[in-house]
Amino acid sequence: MIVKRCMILILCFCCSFALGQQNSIWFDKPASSWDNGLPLGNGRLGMVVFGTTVEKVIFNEDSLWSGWFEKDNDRQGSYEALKKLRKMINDGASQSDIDKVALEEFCSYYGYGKPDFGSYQSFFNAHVNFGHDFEKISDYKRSLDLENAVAEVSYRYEGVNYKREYFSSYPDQVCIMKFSVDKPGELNLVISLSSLHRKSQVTVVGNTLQIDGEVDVRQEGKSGMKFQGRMEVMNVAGEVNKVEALTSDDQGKNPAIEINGADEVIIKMAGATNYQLSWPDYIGGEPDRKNDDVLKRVSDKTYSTLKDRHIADYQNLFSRVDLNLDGLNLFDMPIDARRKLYQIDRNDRGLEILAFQFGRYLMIASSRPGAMPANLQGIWNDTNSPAWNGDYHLNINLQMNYWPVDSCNLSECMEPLTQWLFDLKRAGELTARIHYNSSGWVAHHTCNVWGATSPGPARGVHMMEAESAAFICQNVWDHYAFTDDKDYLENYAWPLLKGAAQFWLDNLQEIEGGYLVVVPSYSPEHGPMNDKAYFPNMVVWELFNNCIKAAEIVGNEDEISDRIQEARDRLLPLKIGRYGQLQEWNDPELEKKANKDKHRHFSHLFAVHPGSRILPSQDDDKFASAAIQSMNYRGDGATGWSMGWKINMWARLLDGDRAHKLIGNYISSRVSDALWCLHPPFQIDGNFGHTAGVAEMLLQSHVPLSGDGLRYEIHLLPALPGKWSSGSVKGLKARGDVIVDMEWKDKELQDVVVKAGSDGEYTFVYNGKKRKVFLQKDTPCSLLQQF
Ligand code: FUC
Repeated sequence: MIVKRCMILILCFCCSFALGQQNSIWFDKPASSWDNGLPLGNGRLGMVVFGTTVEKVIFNEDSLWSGWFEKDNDRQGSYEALKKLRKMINDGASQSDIDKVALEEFCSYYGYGKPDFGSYQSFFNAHVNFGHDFEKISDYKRSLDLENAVAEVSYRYEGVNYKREYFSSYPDQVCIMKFSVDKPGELNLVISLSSLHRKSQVTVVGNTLQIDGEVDVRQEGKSGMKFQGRMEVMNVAGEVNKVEALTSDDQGKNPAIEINGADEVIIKMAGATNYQLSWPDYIGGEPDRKNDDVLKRVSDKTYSTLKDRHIADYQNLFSRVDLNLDGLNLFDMPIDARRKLYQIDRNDRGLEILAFQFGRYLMIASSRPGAMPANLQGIWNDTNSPAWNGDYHLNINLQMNYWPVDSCNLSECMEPLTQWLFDLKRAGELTARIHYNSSGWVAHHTCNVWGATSPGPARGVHMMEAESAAFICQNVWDHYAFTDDKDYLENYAWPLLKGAAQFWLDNLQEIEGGYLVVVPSYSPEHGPMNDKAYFPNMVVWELFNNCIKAAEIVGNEDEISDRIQEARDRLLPLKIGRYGQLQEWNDPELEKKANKDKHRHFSHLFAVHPGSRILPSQDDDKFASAAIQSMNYRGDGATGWSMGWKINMWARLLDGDRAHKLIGNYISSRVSDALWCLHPPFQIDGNFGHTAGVAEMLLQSHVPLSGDGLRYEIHLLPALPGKWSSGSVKGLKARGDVIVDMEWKDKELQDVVVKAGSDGEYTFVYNGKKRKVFLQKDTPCSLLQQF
């Protein structure tokens, strides 16, 4: 019997070592900080694996927030302050007086910066003490396989090989950990659980460790979100005892489960809250019931069934895109050493591919249907006060999170953002009415899970960014443009776009010359609040432009479409400044230092990306040259997300080498060794921005077909850098629902195969040559003869 158990265990070990490493992040040591942990997720439930000998795993659930829905979020009477503010700006009042009225009379009493706004919360930490002395360990490896979304830790200790596996399953809505040994009966461990929440209690119920808690919102009369986490422990062989154990994060002694003499231990982890994404209450369902349901459904599933179901589901998304770049691929080196080398010599093409695929991995892990949208940290969090609340910043960050969703062929992952926006719109309609006496909907600089759309009181006038809803509508339109999904357009995109446009039809102000502008306006996140920033006007232009197309497709919307068209054409025209730059402000005085301004935000280039008003591929576009000049002034340094945007921007400006330089800067200086983007600190937007930027270098589809504003040209290899002169890519998506596979050598296309989601004529552009091709639905077609 023992011999048979031995053979099976050894076989299991050998099989797992055969896993390929190309798409893998691996270390030869445990994580010393959480941003070098290995993140796993199913959109809703996340884990961060440290791989220490006393294993610590951060467990997260994406709806757990502090704060509450504040019914008085919008400030009665604020519209009077808005009128006053606009008049003061028009009359040239002093900046300090303008700011004072804005902050003291217009901004809301509640919302951003106040306790009701809340922040994303930690859930619990799981600890597994193996009783091993790390100094005596050999052959240590901690890896995250991006092809299967499975993390592993393995090492040898006192003659026994130990292995741990971890994954977070979307189809089964549980996180799984499995611990095993290659010698029967050698597995001894103590499992415990700790929490950073004061109002929580850990118990052991049968073979389950459970935590029940309520977020402490520290406000009389308000109750916090309820939550429950469970760790259901199953062992093969060995003895189980209920004990007390010290947790590894100094949270004192907690009830724990001790197992001695086992071959294998599997833990199923579930977590839920009483949150429901539904304005105005946002409450629904008991966490206990939710966990019961989930765990019942997996009760008769074996580990291998759970793992197979997880891998099949995950691979369906991940395997759609494959990128290969000829050159060095140091995948057999631990990632920290690999990054060190890359900092000196940027030749590891494999690392660039890995960083690209990591962004796709994170999207699948942090944004699946039924979950919340990926926040500033995706779904991962080790504290109850994360940077910027781990919230939804709408002045670039949330938009950037979703840039790669369609171009990188993960369109299904957009669903959480769609649902969240649709809910936000209801709150935003009230804010529009109260703060602006306006129709439509509005959101400001920062939002949360509680429908906070008012201009919150904290941090300064830049929080009043009323064009945030219009800004994120660019993602909404793009999702339609990529997927060609008419149901989505009619039921979600059009109501969102139309509502945002109605708001701006009511709110644009006329200035000298009869032009329309946004007032008050602000250029994120610097400069004064006045009527001169170009960014908001550009956002509104793009919104209007998209609305005109959407209205035509939806039909019967001529009246609003005419009004939108007229307003779009009256928006203040763009200007080129004295240094040849695209102006950030409609004011020579404010532009005085444009040639020295290195600010991380360069939102006045929105018209190049993510907008598509300035089109560098069209001949003789003077604004494109001005945008290049502005980008040169901003330079190639930046915070994490800002570098992510710069990659996209240079791709759109058709400078592949410059985009590649930014990729080098990003990987060298703005990621942790585990490749999490560092603003710093960790902020996931840069991961997504970078991945979207790589796709943008290889394929672009934002240029509208002349004479037909509803469809787009598809540009092949528009910004290929010299360092990527030979390679291939499979599965990128272009607007119009076209999947593109390409192979190139010495910067020349060798093969290109495209597949469209519906019958029709499509236009492809390569190397200045434009070709119209009729494609049949779902039928691959080689275009090589065309070029
Ligand atoms: C924007 C940036 C900050 C930070 C924050 C989360 O407001 O300006 O740098 O990234 O988002």
